[in-house]
Amino acid sequence: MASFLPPIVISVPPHSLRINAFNLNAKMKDGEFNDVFLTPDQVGDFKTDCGVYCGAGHKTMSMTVHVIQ
Ligand SMILES: [Cu+2]
Repeated sequence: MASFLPPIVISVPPHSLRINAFNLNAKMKDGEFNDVFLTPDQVGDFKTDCGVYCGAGHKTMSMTVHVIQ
């Protein structure tokens, strides 16, 4: 069964969802819902960030993905 992250709505400028631990850098299409499918191969907490420079605030675009099982 594939795992997935919730859809993300992105506006201009473009962004990406990057999770280095899973070798993921999913580019987001402007103004559309974007689904990202990921089957984690390890549990833990993994930092994410925006993988495309998008201007002011780019460095603050981060979150943590919790893989629990
Ligand atoms: Cu960015």
